[in-house]
Amino acid sequence: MKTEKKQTVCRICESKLNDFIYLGKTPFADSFPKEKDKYEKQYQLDIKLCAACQCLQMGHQLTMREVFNDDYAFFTNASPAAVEHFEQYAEDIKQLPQSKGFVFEIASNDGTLLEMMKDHSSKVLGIDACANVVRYANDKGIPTLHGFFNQTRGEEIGETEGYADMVIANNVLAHVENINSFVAGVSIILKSTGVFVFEFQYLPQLINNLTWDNFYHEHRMFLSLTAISRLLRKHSMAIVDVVETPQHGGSVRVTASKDMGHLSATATKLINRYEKPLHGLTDFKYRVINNCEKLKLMVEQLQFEGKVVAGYGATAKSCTLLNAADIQLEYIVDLTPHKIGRFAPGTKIPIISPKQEKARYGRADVYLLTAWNYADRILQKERSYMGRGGRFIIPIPNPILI
Ligand code: JHZ
Repeated sequence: MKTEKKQTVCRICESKLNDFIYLGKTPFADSFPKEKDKYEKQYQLDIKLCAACQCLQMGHQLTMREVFNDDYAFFTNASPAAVEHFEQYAEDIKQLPQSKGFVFEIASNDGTLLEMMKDHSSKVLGIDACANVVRYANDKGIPTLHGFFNQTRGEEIGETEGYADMVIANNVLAHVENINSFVAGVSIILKSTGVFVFEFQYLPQLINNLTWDNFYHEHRMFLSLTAISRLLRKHSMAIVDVVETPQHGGSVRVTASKDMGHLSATATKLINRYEKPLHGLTDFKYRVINNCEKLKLMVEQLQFEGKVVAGYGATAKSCTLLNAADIQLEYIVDLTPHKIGRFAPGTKIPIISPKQEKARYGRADVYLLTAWNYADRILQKERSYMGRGGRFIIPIPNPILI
């Protein structure tokens, strides 16, 4: 069965897409093989530009089922920094009156955020595409449906579970196969007085901060507020507020509603500042190539000097970073039980727990901080390692050895 499709038109407005950057082939970023010699299919990482919506998109269209399977490796609660982020998120949305009613979260993963809302809201319900995380959430008492969300599913859930006062969707708009059907579903399930709150990686920050390793197949869209505003309007919603958050190298949290008044002042300000036109597109490609070359050289120089260089954080984005820059490491250390004992996609670098690392190797001489988005927290945690001469490479935006 042929599952790969080329995406030639914009997923939002159907304008023709233009070539932007090609990063070679990689396997799925969030699928960690159990055996080193397991065959992994590789797919092209070709990023396209929609000039009308001012957003970037993955040129290869993989089916949702290929990307989100029952062996999904990302569990929110395995990352203390992600949990901390959602604690603040929960506090923020509790200020909105709609949060006291029925809160429905799409792509709710292991139920981390809904668990924080459970005692505050009259009803919480999640939906997620990956059976393993759904099982985990239900087992801990967070009601979670299994499956993909779209217009039809929105209609069904509205009829069976009722209509939501608040719909939440974090880091999922960029992932869905049919973004118009997804937002149509949100509009159906949302009460006329409800709010739609969602967070996504903000394209102007991806460009400014050169967080190019966020280009992997799970992410089909790299969204601007111009694109989001156009998308919401197609489905009778509008942005009422936006806040910038540091998540994943620069994200925005949008609150939207069915009140089709003017675009919020906060959104207008960001659009005027970063998106008219989208800054930094012309030299982006050269900055990425330069970043890859410098990083590879830095790692290889250290290895040549006999240093043990390991990865810190088996992140999804490290799949792009390590494969595109063609970097090999001794091992990658990660806290996620589901990833431990497996191998990094493509490079097949072994993933081990901090405990296994201690028993087998002691500590590495240098860590390539593949979870660079948590640099502050990790460097703080690793103060004593650094005090003993341990070092980190921060790969992005300009590789530095500290
Ligand atoms: P983290 C995830 O991407 C998954 P990833 C997903 N693909 C997506 O779309 C984006 O989010 C938005 C580990 N870690 O959050 C835990 C440590 O081991 O950067 C995680 O495996 N020790 C759905 O995977 C990884 O690093 C630590 O001290 O790029 C962090 O993954 C810390 C802080 C983290 O997202």
